[in-house]
Amino acid sequence: MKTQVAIIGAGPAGLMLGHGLRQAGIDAIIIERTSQARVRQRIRAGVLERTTTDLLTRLGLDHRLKLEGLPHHGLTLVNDGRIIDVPVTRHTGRHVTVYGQTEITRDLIEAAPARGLDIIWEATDVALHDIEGDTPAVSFTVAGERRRIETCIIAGCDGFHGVSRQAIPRAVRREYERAYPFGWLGVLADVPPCHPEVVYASHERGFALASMRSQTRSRYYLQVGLEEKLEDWRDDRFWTELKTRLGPDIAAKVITGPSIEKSIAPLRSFVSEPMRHGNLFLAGDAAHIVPPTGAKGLNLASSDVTYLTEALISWIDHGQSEGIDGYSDRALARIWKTERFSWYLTKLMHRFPGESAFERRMQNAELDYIAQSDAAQAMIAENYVGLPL
Ligand code: RFL
Ligand code: PHB
Repeated sequence: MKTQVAIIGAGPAGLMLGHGLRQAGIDAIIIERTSQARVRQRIRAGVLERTTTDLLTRLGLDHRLKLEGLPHHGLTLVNDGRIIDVPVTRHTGRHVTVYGQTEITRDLIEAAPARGLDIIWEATDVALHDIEGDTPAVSFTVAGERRRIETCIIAGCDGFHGVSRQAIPRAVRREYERAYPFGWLGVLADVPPCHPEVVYASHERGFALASMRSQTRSRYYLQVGLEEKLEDWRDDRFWTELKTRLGPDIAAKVITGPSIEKSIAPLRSFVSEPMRHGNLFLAGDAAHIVPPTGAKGLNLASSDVTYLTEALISWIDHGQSEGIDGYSDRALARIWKTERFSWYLTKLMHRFPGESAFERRMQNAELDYIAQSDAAQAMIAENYVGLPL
């Protein structure tokens, strides 16, 4: 088999890139390790920047997004029960959209066949070949048979645990990492949201987040220790803890119900440089991870994909190499600023094991300052809606 671009991974990054290339008439095949059903079930991101919604509009895949996406014009911070509203649209003239990653994935997967985007599901033992040479290829096993795709370009969109990044020689790769000593316990429930905006709450007992997927479906998270086990978090314990951390005003509006999904995710900041080696280009979580505070992971995947699609089209269609040569630096400039914002908001809102009374006072002072300063709120708003491309 032959193609122009072999894409590893059918997460948002791989799917958006595949559609962008197909729209320009470029051949692309996606090779995905898991089943379609599993990819479609993953519950993750919920808040989309304009970078992401504009990309879906350009792809002509925003039909459901326009109907079902919820525009959000602000966000709410809570410090030990005290509410701070950050009017994002007043500061930036822009808004974010609440629309689940599950829905984006569904839209992109369902549109693939009509647009000639092939996705090979359940491809195991994916291996990259000759990324530095003239005959790059990807090999894998499907249904017990070993197959090989020859290609010009390999796009590594296989997430943090994928194989693509590892194909870049150790001597070339520079990795920067901060693992946080806690995770997020997430719960999805078919109950109306408790607050019109997404709520980020700092509390003595730890961080809590209130978000939504629709007017009848809510998404909540609690900061938990890394040793915590899901089976110790029965629904009633979750709701009680959530209400305590959100504070009395917001807790009064929390409607509880049975959870339909519950999971724990660790928090990490991570960047691997460079994002290109030979004919291999990385995009999305394959190259970088942010802690979910600030809702930036999927949005960074779409800014990478926006840059990479443009670069690959001018290389493949017009033989111009400036775009592919500049891709890594261009993408990383935006990534580092977004890493900073996610790290900043994580440090500001969470309890750290062993933190001193001084550090807690610093968090309180900063949240007080944000409550009173337009300039501080503008910084948060500008980052929350997404930095310019
Ligand atoms: P993904 O989604 O991990 O997709 C990678 C795909 O590659 C496949 N794969 C392989 N395929 C072939 N061969 C291999 N060897 C492979 N290894 C892996 C995987 O099966 C998978 O299908 O990466 P991608 O496409 O870069 O997308 C990144 C986003 O999914 C991620 O950044 C966001 O979900 C992060 N995130 C959020 N981002 C936001 O922008 N807004 C949010 O509100 C938000 N909330 C979140 C989040 C992530 C969370 N968790 C669980 C980490 C909330 C949470 C709790
Ligand atoms: C979500 O809706 O899942 C969500 C919202 C905001 C975040 C992270 C996740 O910062």
